[in-house]
Amino acid sequence: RRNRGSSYFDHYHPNPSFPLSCTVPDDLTPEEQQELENIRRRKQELLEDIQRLKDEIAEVTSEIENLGSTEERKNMQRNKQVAMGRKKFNMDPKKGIQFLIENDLLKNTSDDIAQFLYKGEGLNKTAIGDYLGERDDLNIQVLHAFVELHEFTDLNLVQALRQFLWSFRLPGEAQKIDRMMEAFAQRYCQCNSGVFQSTDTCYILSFAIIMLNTSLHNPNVKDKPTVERFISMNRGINDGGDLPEDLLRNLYESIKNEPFKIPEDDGNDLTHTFFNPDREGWLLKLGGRVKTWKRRWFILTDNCLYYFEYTTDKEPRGIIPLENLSIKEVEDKKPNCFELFIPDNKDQVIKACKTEADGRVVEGNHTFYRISAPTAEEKDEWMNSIKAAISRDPFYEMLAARKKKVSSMKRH
Ligand code: 4IP
Repeated sequence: RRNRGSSYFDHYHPNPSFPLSCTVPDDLTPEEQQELENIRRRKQELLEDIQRLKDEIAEVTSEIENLGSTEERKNMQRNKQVAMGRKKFNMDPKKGIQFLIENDLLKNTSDDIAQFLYKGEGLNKTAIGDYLGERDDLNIQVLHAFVELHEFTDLNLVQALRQFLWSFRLPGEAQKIDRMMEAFAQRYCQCNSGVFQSTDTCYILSFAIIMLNTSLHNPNVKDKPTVERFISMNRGINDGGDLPEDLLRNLYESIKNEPFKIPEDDGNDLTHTFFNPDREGWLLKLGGRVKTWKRRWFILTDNCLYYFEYTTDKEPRGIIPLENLSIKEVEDKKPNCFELFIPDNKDQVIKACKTEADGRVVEGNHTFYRISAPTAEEKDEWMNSIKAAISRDPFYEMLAARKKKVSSMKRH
């Protein structure tokens, strides 16, 4: 527009055929001379008007130009600071947010911070996860606002988890995972009322799905859980009742066909390390009351030891939850033995279940579980894995507490 204006006036000139440019003839009557004089004055006035307009335009143009460049400069400055804020955030999330707020680049409200994290432009997903997992009031508010930005309506639980677990990287601490998954489950139930009896059910099933994802897609796990095992592992979690089988089958199929895409900022997939079923293999186990040695296929996962008669069995013969247990090496006629026991308690029966010959599932009778590994090396590996699983206790305790809560609902 500016160009069009200036070029129009720059090239303006009176019509050359206009008689004003001619020399004044001598033989004009006084009226004609007067008329001519008027025309000249008007021409002069017009030229002056044009000049004034030109000046005004030049002035406005330069004002606009200045305005543009200050605006641009301001924008550039702002973008630079935002980029700096993002960098700071990636190194130390709290400091980054503080910097952005102090420089008026971000409003100090949980909604605005959540929006910033949700957009996630240039932000490291581990840093987002760390910030969202913090226990401060503000961080907890931001976590809730962040989860509310996710739209889960009409998504099944796997689809919702895909979206959620891609928006940040789940931190490694049990307490943080617990808070985040609790917020997730609340939001899912809010968007899809009527699917689950309670938030706890949704929470537990979410973990069952994350663990299933690991078992199905981790190449180290040879014994892939079948859909039947997945269904049976989730019995009674809907406030004491069972979830519809179709729902569980759909979720299973979805995970089987496509694993979760998890942000791997440092190349380390947390769901694999945190939820990894640590070990499986053949071991000998001594009976509870009747001390017979049986060769069983053991799987260590979900902070439990499962043992099967055959590797292909769908249902385990026994399950030993590892919470509150300790492990030690023991001497026996059998080689490479170790024992699971309750510390400071010799006679208490370990909480476990077993399947009787007639198929009934009953409580176990062991005050200790004595196990023999085929080689010394395998004994060490098993002992290390079990120790690692036991040390993750806080998280499994939280999960176990919820499981207990939802499975006892019906009874009360
Ligand atoms: C059995 O001995 C097996 O060793 C069982 O192991 C064992 O149950 C029984 O313990 C024990 O009596 P027999 O087969 O010789 O009768 P598995 O279930 O692996 O077959 P656990 O509890 O170890 O599974 P008690 O406590 O039921 O006697």
